[in-house]
This record gives sequence, structure tokens and C-alpha cells, in this order.
Amino acid sequence: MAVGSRNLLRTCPLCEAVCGLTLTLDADDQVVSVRGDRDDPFSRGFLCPKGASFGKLDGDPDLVRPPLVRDRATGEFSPVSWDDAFDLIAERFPAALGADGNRAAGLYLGNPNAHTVAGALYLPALIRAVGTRHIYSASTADQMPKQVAAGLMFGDPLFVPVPDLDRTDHLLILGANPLESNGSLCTAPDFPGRLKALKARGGRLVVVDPRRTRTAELADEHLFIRPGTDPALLLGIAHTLFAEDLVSVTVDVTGLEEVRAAAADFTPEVAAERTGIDADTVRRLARELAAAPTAAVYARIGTCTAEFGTLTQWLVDVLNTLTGNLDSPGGAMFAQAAAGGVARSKPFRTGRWRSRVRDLPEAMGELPVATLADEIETPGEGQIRALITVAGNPVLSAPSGDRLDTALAGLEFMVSVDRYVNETTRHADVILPPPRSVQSPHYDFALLQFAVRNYARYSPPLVPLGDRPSESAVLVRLAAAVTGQPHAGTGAQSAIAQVDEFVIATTLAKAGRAESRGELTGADSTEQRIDLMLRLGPYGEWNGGKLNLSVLLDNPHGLDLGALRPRLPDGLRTASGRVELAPPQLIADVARLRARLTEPVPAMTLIGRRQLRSNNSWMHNIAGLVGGSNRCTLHVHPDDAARLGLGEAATVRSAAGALRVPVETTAAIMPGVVSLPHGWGHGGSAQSVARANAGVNANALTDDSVIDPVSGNAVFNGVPVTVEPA
Ligand SMILES: Nc1nc2c(c(=O)[nH]1)N[C@H]1C(S)=C(S)[C@@H](COP(=O)(O)OP(=O)(O)OC[C@H]3O[C@@H](n4cnc5c(=O)[nH]c(N)nc54)[C@H](O)[C@@H]3O)O[C@H]1N2
Ligand SMILES: Nc1nc2c(c(=O)[nH]1)N[C@H]1C(S)=C(S)[C@@H](COP(=O)(O)OP(=O)(O)OC[C@H]3O[C@@H](n4cnc5c(=O)[nH]c(N)nc54)[C@H](O)[C@@H]3O)O[C@H]1N2
Ligand code: SF4
Ligand SMILES: [Mo]
Repeated sequence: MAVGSRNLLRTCPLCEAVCGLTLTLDADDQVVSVRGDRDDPFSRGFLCPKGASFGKLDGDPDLVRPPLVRDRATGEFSPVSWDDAFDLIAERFPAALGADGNRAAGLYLGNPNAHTVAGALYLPALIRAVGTRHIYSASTADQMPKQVAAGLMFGDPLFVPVPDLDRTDHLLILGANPLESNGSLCTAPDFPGRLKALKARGGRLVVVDPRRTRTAELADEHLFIRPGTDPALLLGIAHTLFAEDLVSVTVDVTGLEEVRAAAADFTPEVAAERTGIDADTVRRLARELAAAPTAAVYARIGTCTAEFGTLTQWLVDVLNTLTGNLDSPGGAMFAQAAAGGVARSKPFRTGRWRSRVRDLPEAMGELPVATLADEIETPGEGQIRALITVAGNPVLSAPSGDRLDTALAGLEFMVSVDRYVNETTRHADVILPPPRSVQSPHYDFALLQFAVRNYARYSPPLVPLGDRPSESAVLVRLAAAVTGQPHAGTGAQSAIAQVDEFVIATTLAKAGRAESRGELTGADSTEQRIDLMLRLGPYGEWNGGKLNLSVLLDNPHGLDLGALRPRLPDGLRTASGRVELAPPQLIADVARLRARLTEPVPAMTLIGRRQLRSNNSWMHNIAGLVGGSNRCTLHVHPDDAARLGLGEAATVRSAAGALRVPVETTAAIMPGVVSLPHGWGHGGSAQSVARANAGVNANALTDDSVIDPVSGNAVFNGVPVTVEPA
């Protein structure tokens, strides 16, 4: 090793797999090599191409370094000091709200907030300070249906079962491609290796997807399904389980008869007609699930971002329950994370308030991102005039992205906390950059709630901040600035300490441990909060266990806390104290599906796809990641291409817009379906590599007027389109 260089450990923050990394930093603190941490008990050395590019991302010359302020006349950004940036926000943000005050403020929170300590611990302070019901996030373009379904069935939207990957005998996957995505709402480093191990121990893997993906290639069986029709398949399976007396519920439930009645007219023949999967196969899928010693059904983004997203997610756990696999080893189980669980007192419900323009229900304190453009564009009391985005790019990630692009340009004031000038943040008046990942602490409060093994790992900051504020400090100072408090006098770290002291004091008081403040350890108040959460958590020193922050610091490769264990009924927060198998909203939604069955199937529909060397919209500026298979092309079945006379490029049209895209024919896609990846469309980007590999914005075709009404989730799959030669 070169003089001054050293190896350091940390968790990869780039996807949900939480792999351990071994980084080599040189004497100038630059990341010169990245390896998988072989001593991490969970990831055991696994590393994917994105993780391997961690150093390139960290050193990208296009990253925003000092804060930037945009001149509204020229559109040009120029660097400013942190103090000037916050002064400007304190002056302009409250002024932009006008007489409506906080009701005219909006907040959009993007995906990486699920991966940062700042997002987990300090966004609540910002949300409180902004004081608005205009809270939007990537969740309603992603997993909200699963959370609403879990909330309705189990009483807690964070109590989401995951397939017990390492022990199951039979796994049915719908609408997920973990060989490329590395898994989602199922935290499993080396997901591909875990699936191979399932097969090696004689287990069976079945994949239902309109594309023959790499995961489908690995499977024992792959079935094409017509996009958006998964709930008909799952109801057909449920119908068969009842009809053939294969139901064996092993947990305490309510609503079994209502489920039987809801599935009564969804015969395998009805399911076949809609899905394109023949009736005998539907019956066989049911029998296989019932017969396997242990089995789990797992469905992800392909089935969430669909018109019946919540219905589908509910049916997944209905099947897990009907087959006796809920909360049972090898089935669908609940993780028990060491920290970050939220103690709910009341059962979950949605619609505690509704959106102004379209009257859509709130879910988990958020309104659907599919109505963000409406709320910015529609005049009236409570119209959004000032917006904050943190770690997001909704112009490329939200439906009707082009419309949102125009809407953002009409805001009075906008602030973005982001690493890059991207398609969204280019509209910001001020961009506040987070420091490098290696300068931030890391603990996966969110993702470890969904892990396939109980595990905890803490990575302290590896490189000092120097003159940069931590992302946590940025959020806390922003919280002060939006309420018009000038930054002066509130030193960033002391502002954080104030927030932390308040949280620590109230938490200790609630736990009846007010006298224990002095026992908390950690280099700063953030670490002391983490220590507090670990001590009070299910493995914690103050809860009959041993865990605290110093235990994690002594185990820098991470700590294995064992295989998943049954958690029912204690984890339930339903009014009945049982698993509520037939929530009225979902039974009612079966009727909506039934009505849909009488409507014709669109001749051609659009779906998305993820790419191994991509991550939504923000890894296209790394030369080693773009190009080759990672290009923005339209996948079309050769028969469709021939029938439509497609050449090198096609024009795809939907109700929302039209795009010209390069065509790639492949028999891996179902006839009648085309696929376009999202996150592209960097034509005007300030990022040089991304601009040279621009692609088009798939969300110019998706339609923000179409949502899953139960959760408010956006619809990206099964979008009706026409395709013609360009
Ligand atoms: N058509 C279609 N659209 C989709 C999807 C789809 O499958 N099809 N998928 C949806 C899904 S699942 C998701 S999660 C959303 C994602 O939607 P978004 O979260 O809105 O988009 P990302 O592209 O993930 O943008 C993340 C931003 O965070 C910044 N960033 C990265 N790390 C940090 C950090 O540490 N701090 C801060 N402050 N910023 C950081 C990046 O520079 C980037 O600008 O897209 C959704 N959109
Ligand atoms: N490499 C890489 N990894 C990522 C990301 C990335 O962009 N790139 N993004 C991260 C994020 S934010 C998330 S949320 C996760 C998502 O993780 P996954 O859910 O595994 O996401 P995808 O790989 O998009 O797989 C979704 C699959 O659904 C299929 N599909 C589309 N429509 C339908 C349908 O109607 N029915 C069925 N049954 N299938 C359908 C698609 O063909 C696709 O293969 O991945 C994360 N990991
Ligand atoms: S799979 Fe995810 S967590 Fe693991 S190295 Fe790749 S990006 Fe990082
Ligand atoms: Mo996501």
C-alpha cells in the first residue's frame, strides 16, 4: 500500500442491499479502490458494478462543491458561501409564500433519503419547520402500495414481510428483477447468490414478468404476464386454493370468508383471459405454493407502480397467509431491526387529509407525487409557490415529468439539497450540496426493517468534514432558514445539538430513563441519538440485551443478529389484534378490478426496466457505468417490430406525450409490450458524461392523471401506447 493510504470500512449507500465495502483511501483522502468486505457477515464480500464505482462517484468532477445560486435572468449558477446561501433562503423563502404562509410551501423527498442518516434523523425537523401538508416523495412513485397494504392488514405500514430467502423451498417472484436491481423491500446483499443457493438446495424459483429478465433466466420457470394484470393472477390462485381445499391458515386472522367471497368469481379461466397465463398453469401455481414445505410470494416495483398496485400487494400477503407461510420460517417473515422501529399506538389509516386540487387521500403523511404538478400549477389558496427538494429528481422520476419540468420553472422560489445540477435542481434558486458519503455517518434505519436476516452495522464518518457542513447540518440550518431565521448565531453544529437534545430528552422521558442521559456515548449528538435508539431497541442494553453504539463500533464489519423469527401477534397494530385479511378498502377495490375485466385490453402497453449499471437518474455521469447494455432503448418483440415496420427508431405515443427512441428488438419481451428504462433524458444536463449519453425521459409518456387510487401511487407499467416507425 502506498505511503499514507489506508483501508476503511463502510456500508455501501447506493442501493438497498447494504453491502459492506472495504475502501482504500490515499494520503489525500481520495478513494482509490473499492472491494467487497469479506468479513461482513451479511454481504460476505459481494460487490456489484455500482458499488465498485463508489470511488468514481465520490470523485466526480461535476459534483456540486460550494453552494450554488442561480441568476433568474441568465439561468447561470454561481458559487456562494454557505452563510450567503442560507441568508438568501431566509429572505426569499418566506417572502415567496405570500399571504398563504406555510400552506404555499412544498417539499419533495427523493430516494437517497432512505440511505442517509441525515434523511432518517433530520428530515423530520425540516418537515416540521416547513409546516405544510404539501409533502411529496419518491415513495408514491415506488413502494407506497406495499406500505398501505401492510398498514391495512397488519396495522403498521412499516411492518412489511419479506421472503425468508435463505430458508424457503419455493419462491414466486412477480415484477422484480433482483439480479439487476439487487432487491427492494427485501434487503438481501448478494440476492443473486441467495437465489442460486435456493436452487442448489433443491428449491424452486418461479418468475412472473412481461420480460424474460436475468432473474427469469435463472428461474425454474418463467411466465410472461400482460402488464398490470397481476391481481387477476393472484385472485385466480386464491380461488384455486379455496376451491381445492388447499387453504391452511396458521396465524390468527379476521376476514377469511370475505376473501373467499372476493375470489369466488376469479376462476383460473377468468385469470387466464386477462393475464395471458393459461388456466391450468394458474391452478398448478396454486397447488405448488400449497404443496411446498415452505413457500413465499414476493412482488415488487413492476406490480407496485400499476393501477391496482395496492390490491396486488395485499393479495401477495393474502396468498402467503392462505398457504400457511406468513410469519413462518421459509415463508414471508418480518425482520426485527435493532433500531428505527416506530412504536405506533393507533392502527394505520389513509386519507386523514386530502389534496387540494384532485382531492386525493394522504398516505403516511404524504400526498401523491402524481399531483405535485397540479398543486404547483393550479391557482388558489394553498397553491405551491416555494418548493424544497432533497435528494430527488422528479422531472425524470415522476409521471408526466415534462409537465413537472414546466411547473417547476413557474415557482417563486426553489431550494434543492443535492449532489448534482440535474433536470430538477436546474430550476432551483439555491443548490445546497451534501458532503461526500465518506464524510457522513451511515446506519440503515429504514432498510434493515426489511432485511432477510437480522443485522446491524454502523459506519462512522471516515474523512473529516473540513469546511463543509454535514448533510444533517444542512437540513437543520435549512429548517431554520425557511422560517426566516437568519443563520447568524446558530452555528451549524450547535443547531443540530439542540434538535438532538430535544429528541434525546423526550425519548428518555418516555422510556422512564431521564436520569440516563450521561450514559449515552458517541463522538457527537448524532451518534448519541443512534446509541439511544440501539439501547432502547429490541436487542438493546436497556431492553434486556447487550446492544449499544460501542458494540457496533467494536464490530465494524457488522453484527449478525440471527435468522428471522416469528413476530406475530406482537408486531400487529390492527384494531382487532389479528391479521386483518379483508380490509374494506381492498375488498372494494376487487370490485374496481372486476369492472375492469369487461374493458378491452390495450393492444400495446409500455413498461419500464432497471439496468444493472444504473440507479434511477443519477449514475449516468460515470463513464464506466454508461454505454454497452446500459443505454436508453425501446425493447420491442421482433414480431411486433416486423408487424409495425420498425427500423432503427420508433415514435412512442401515450395520452401524456410522445418520444422518439432507438429500437432494440429482443424476444425477451412479451409481444404487445414495449419497455423503456426510466432515469434518462439528460439532453440539457450540466453533467458532461450524462449529456453525451442523454437518452429520453420515459416519464414524458407516463400519465400523472392515472394512479392507484388506494395508495395514490404513480402508474409506470401497463401504460397504453402506440408505436410507429420514426
Ligand atoms: N417510469 C418510471 N419512473 C420511475 C420508476 C420506474 O420504475 N419507472 N421508479 C421509481 C422509483 S422506484 C424511484 S425510487 C424514483 C426515484 O426518484 P428520485 O428519488 O426523485 O430520483 P433519483 O434519480 O433517485 O434522484 C436522486 C437524487 O439524489 C441525489 N443524491 C444522491 N445521493 C445523495 C445524498 O447523499 N444526499 C443528497 N442530498 N442527494 C443525493 C442524486 O444526485 C439525485 O439527484 O423513481 C421512480 N420513477
Ligand atoms: N441496478 C439498479 N438497481 C436498482 C435501481 C436501479 O435503477 N438500477 N433502482 C433501485 C430502486 S429505487 C428500486 S425501487 C429497486 C426496484 O427493484 P425491482 O423491483 O427488482 O425493479 P426492476 O428491476 O425494475 O424489476 C421490475 C420488473 O417488473 C417487470 N414488470 C413491469 N411491469 C410488470 C407487470 O405489470 N407485472 C409484472 N409481474 N412484472 C412487471 C419489469 O419487466 C421488471 O423486470 O431497484 C433498486 N436497485
Ligand atoms: S448491490 Fe447495492 S449495496 Fe451492494 S455494492 Fe451494489 S450498489 Fe452497493
Ligand atoms: Mo425505488
